[in-house]
Amino acid sequence: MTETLAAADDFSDRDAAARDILTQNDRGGYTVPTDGLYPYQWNWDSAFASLGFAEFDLNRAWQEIETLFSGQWDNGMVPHIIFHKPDPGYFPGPDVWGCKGPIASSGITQPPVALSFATRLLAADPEAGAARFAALYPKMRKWAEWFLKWRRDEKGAIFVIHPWESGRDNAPDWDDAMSGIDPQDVGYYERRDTQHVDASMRPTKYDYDRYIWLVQRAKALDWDDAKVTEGNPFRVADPTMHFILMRGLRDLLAAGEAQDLDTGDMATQLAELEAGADALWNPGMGYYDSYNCNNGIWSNALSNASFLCWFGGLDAPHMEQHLVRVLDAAPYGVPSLAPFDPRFDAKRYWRGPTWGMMNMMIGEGASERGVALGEEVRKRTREVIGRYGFVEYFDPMTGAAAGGKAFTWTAAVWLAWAGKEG
Ligand code: 2M8
Repeated sequence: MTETLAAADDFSDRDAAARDILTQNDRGGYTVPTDGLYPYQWNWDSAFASLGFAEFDLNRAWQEIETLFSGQWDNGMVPHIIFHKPDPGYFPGPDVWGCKGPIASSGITQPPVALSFATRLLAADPEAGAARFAALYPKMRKWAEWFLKWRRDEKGAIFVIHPWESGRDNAPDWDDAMSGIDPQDVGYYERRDTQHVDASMRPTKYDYDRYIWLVQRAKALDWDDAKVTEGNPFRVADPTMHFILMRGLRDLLAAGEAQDLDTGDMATQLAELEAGADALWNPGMGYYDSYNCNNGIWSNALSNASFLCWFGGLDAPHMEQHLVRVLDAAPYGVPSLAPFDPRFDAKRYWRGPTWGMMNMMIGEGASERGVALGEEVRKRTREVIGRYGFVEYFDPMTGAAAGGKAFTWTAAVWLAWAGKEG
């Protein structure tokens, strides 16, 4: 195990800088992930933003989650992007999605970390938060139930129907399912992301054609859950979604019982999800992994999502040795893919870089389950953010800043976890 990075640096000005980023990215009731590249409200980015706000403005923290739920569809789904105000700087915008929720939105979801984080806002001030939590509670339960109904495979694992749904856009986890898509009829479109960020750090055109093709397919089916799922060439069981939903249900159940709210079937649902986690265990590789639900092929990818097992509430003793291996290979935090995997690419988005918010869920989860390396993950995340700034993600081998600048979730993770000493 390599030594932790030298901690001699003085990061005393970072808290104020992180608060400034949240304030600058606040668009009035919701926060954009970063100015320019991502001009709307993203689902799990907002959940992290709320934790950051909770460190200095609890009312604003609640508002972030309430605004997110104002975009919830009738079927319970909470969209991955809510297009509060049109902005030509991002593609694909509302017209490409063609959705019909209460507010213009995308038609897919994202990992429901907001379920857990709402319980933390409640814990921060139970008296002030009780009524707001109670008002959100049925909506949160409905979202969780939507996952169980429309995103659970026959083995009990939660799957995604688009790489963007997982939030790990171009991870190798999707390569097999993506190779089964022929996007010839996708038509002309103009990407905007590469106007903001170096193309070598972004998904390729091969990926983007398939991202857009999947959106067009679902739009043609009028975003009907049954039709969109049935026959979809992209259905991949995903540890990100599975473990985060597990965590969300556990936290919601505990907080609901404490607040005397109607918890319905949540205890059974949680037990089912815990059993379903077995389906994500890749016996050949000996770690949690994703698989293509359409053909059963494993990704054989030791990713940062593999290490969310602890956050999900599992003891998972066999995962500790894997964490030792990846932290030995990558000094600046848990990489999105193990550096000894030939598909590793240190700068390309979800195929190598380290992400503060993933590190937070891994580190916290590990510490909660008694895995000592959880604190090591926090220290490394502190060092990399403290030294290289509040950027979107980092090269896990050199610490170099990458992607968008002044990033909301990196600032929030600093305030809520990484920057806290002791
Ligand atoms: C990235 O995803 C968006 C699409 O949703 C994109 O690349 O255009 C991902 O990193 C995702 O996890 C994140 O929520 C989003 C905004 O930060 O950016």
